[in-house]
Formats: sequence, C-alpha cells, structure tokens
Amino acid sequence: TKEDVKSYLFRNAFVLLTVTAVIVGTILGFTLRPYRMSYREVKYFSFPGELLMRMLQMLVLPLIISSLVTGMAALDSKASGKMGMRAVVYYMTTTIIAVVIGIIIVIIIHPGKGTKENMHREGKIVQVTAADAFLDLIRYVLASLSFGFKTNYEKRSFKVPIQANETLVGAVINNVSEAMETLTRITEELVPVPGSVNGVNALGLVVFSMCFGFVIGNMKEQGQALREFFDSLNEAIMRLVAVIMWYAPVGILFLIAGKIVEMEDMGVIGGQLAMYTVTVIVGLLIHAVIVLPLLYFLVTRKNPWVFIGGLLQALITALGTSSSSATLPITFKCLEENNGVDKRVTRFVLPVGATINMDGTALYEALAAIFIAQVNNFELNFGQIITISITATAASIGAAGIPQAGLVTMVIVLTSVGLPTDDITLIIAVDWFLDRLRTTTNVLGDSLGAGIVEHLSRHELKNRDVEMGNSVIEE
Ligand code: DAS
Repeated sequence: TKEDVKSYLFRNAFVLLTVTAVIVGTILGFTLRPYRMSYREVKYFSFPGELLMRMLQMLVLPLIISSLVTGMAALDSKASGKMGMRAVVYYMTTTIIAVVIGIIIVIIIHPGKGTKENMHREGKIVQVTAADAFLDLIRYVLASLSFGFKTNYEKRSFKVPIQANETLVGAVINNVSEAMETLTRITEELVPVPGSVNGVNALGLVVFSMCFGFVIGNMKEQGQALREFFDSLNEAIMRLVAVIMWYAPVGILFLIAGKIVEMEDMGVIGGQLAMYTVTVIVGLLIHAVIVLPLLYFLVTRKNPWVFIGGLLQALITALGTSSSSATLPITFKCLEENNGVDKRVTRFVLPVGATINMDGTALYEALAAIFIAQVNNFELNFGQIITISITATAASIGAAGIPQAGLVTMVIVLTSVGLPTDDITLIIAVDWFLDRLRTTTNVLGDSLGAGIVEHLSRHELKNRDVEMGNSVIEE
C-alpha cells in the first residue's frame, strides 16, 4: 500500500542519512586535521557528538530496567527459563568461537616481533599459576563478604586483579544508584582511559530487574499496577528514542570528525602496531561477516543479510559511539521495527546481551594478550593459551558496554598468565579505533542472537499468545 511505500522510504532515508554522516564526518575530520585545533577547540567541535552520547546514555538506565521488568513479567517462568537458556547457550558458543578465531589469527599472522630490547623486559614478567588465581578469588570473596576487604586486605596483596572478583560480587547490588558508580571507580583506578564516560554497573541492574520482573509476573492482579507502570515507562522511553534517532546522524558525524581531528599522528604508529591493527580487523571481520551470519542462517534458514540490513543504523551508532550500552536504544528500535522481532524477546534478551555478550571484545582480548606476549618474546604454552581463552571470555563478560572498557578488563587476561600489565600502553594508541570495530561486532552478535532466540522460542511464544487470547500471527 501507499503507507508501506512511505514507511519504506522513511526507513531508508534514515539509513542513508546515517551512512552519509559517517562519510561526511570522516572527510570533515581529515580536512580539519592539518589545522591542529587546541584541546579546547576540539572539545567545542565535538560538542554535538558528545550531546548524542549523553542523550543515549540518559535513556539506558530506565530502558534496561523497564524492558527487563516487562520482558520477564510478560513470560511465564517456563518460557523465560527456556528462552534464558537458549540465550546463554548462544552467548557462550559465539564468545568461545570468537576467542578461538582471535587466537588462531594472531598466531598465524604473528604481528608482534620480540626485539632484544624487549628481552630486558623479562624481569617484569611474574609467573602466576591457576592456583594463585583460584586462591585469590576465594580470599577476595571471603574478605569482601565478611570483613570488608578494604580494611583487612590490601588490594595489592592479590596477584590477580580484584576487579575480576568485583565483577562477580557486583552481580548482586545493594544500592541501585551505587551500582552506577562502581564501574566508573574501577575504570578510573586502573587506567586513565581517554574519553571514558560514566558507566553503569549494568550486570547488577540486569540481575535486579530480572528478579523484580519475575516477581511481578507471578503476582496476578496485585501486580497489575506495576506491570502497567513499567510497560508505560518502556513505551515512553521508546518514544524518546524515536526523537533522538533524528538527531543521531548529526551526532555521529561530529563524533567521528572530532575523533579524527584529535587522534595521534599515524606516523607514531609503528610497523608492529599497524600489523596488530590489521590482525584485529581480520579477526573481527571473520567473526562478523562469516561466522555470525552463517550461524543465523543455519539456525533460522532465513537470509542473514536482510536481517543485518535492518540493523544498519544500530551498527553505525555502535561505530560512532563505541558503546554498546549507548547503542542499546537504537538496537531495540531496529530489531523491533525493521526486523519485526517479538518484543517479549528483545526486552528480555537485548539488555542482557548488551551487558554480557561481547564477541568482539572477547576476540580482541585474547588476541591482544597474545600480541603482548609476542612483543615480550614470551613463549606461551598450551595451558597458558587455554588460560587466556578462559580469562578473555570472563573479561568480555565483565567489561561494561562503554568506550574502551575492554582495555581495562585486559588486565585480568594479562595477569592470568603473568604478562606485564604496563604493556597495555603499547596498544592504547590504536584502541579508540579498534574499540569502535569491536563494539559494532558486539552489537551485531547481540542482535543476531535476538533473532536466533526468537526463532527457537516461537512455539512457547505462540502458546503464550493463545493462553493470553492475543491474536496469533501465523508464520
Ligand atoms: N566498547 C565496549 C562496548 O561497548 C566494549 C569494549 O571496550 O570492548 O561494547
């Protein structure tokens, strides 16, 4: 119908605008670079981009809470249990595949060449065994649960960085607003991350909102008021998202241009680092362009490229913001409106995915750790490679969906095999760029996951519709 044609054009106008924003932003950035703007000028110039970041972040918190609560409340416990299982199996499988790709690629391409000078660094390398890591974990949990770790245990007495354990304990929050501060603190303590923004302890919020939604879902009439409240909150947030989407192309343009204007000179980036960058790109491409679409096709028998086409705006927003949390509102819009994914699935699966499922980050962490080992002439044995793959998975789960969080959780991976954490500085120069690519991969993984989980859960969803007397749309 005429309406359909209109909405089709409308949608594509959006995608076109966003793609144009990336191109114009890149050109503008490179054109202005030679003028060497001062720090202050760059800040002013990047203002429209910063504004987009902030607007999106503003929505993340109420969006995560309202969508998870309503998502959980809309399903019966059996359906949510099954759906949750499917999501977790998908997350784990794809994350492990990503890690394996990262390891294989970095071993084959071998971007890091140890030099004589690097050999002196060996003094810095501390051997940490799996037993050390395990003992530290137990000590930490005991200390923080019963005695308060700050007074009785000096943080530095742990061989394994405590933030790995803090992630674990952080899954249970004692104060919703405090949860939002935790991550910022951890981030600031470790490395002064350039351009880091206030983070949200999303994992704690996810767990809390799920429990809350589960309880309300089982409350029958008494829960009705709360169900309606969160439903309506969710709807209101999504309407705000619709407004912000109009501004998104402008924001993305300036985010990209601003970054190009302020980035370090390419000349500083040596041969090894360039090779490393290429290796990361190759790894991410294999995962995002081959593995994930193939998996989607094998499970659903639908064309993955049509699905990915509907996601373009979310993917470009991820590229522009380098934050999967900030992209979350747009991911919702794309999946629900362009790809018609059931809201009960997106609400339930997306916030969890954006928090714990980070294929790009996992691939990158394993790859970067092995690169650092190569630079240090540090021979990794098979056991250490396994350790890296396990800790890279954990580190990607622990990383928040904020810019360069993956760089911070790298510490966990490096320490697990005794590599010097100072060497993270070797890769900082290119991280702003690689961060954007891995964030895009992360968002792609979450979105395809929602499509896969919806397909696998179609019977439960249909049964629930029948039960609730909703009109069932036949496939
Ligand atoms: N940039 C993060 C994200 O939002 C993760 C990372 O730093 O790897 O996905």
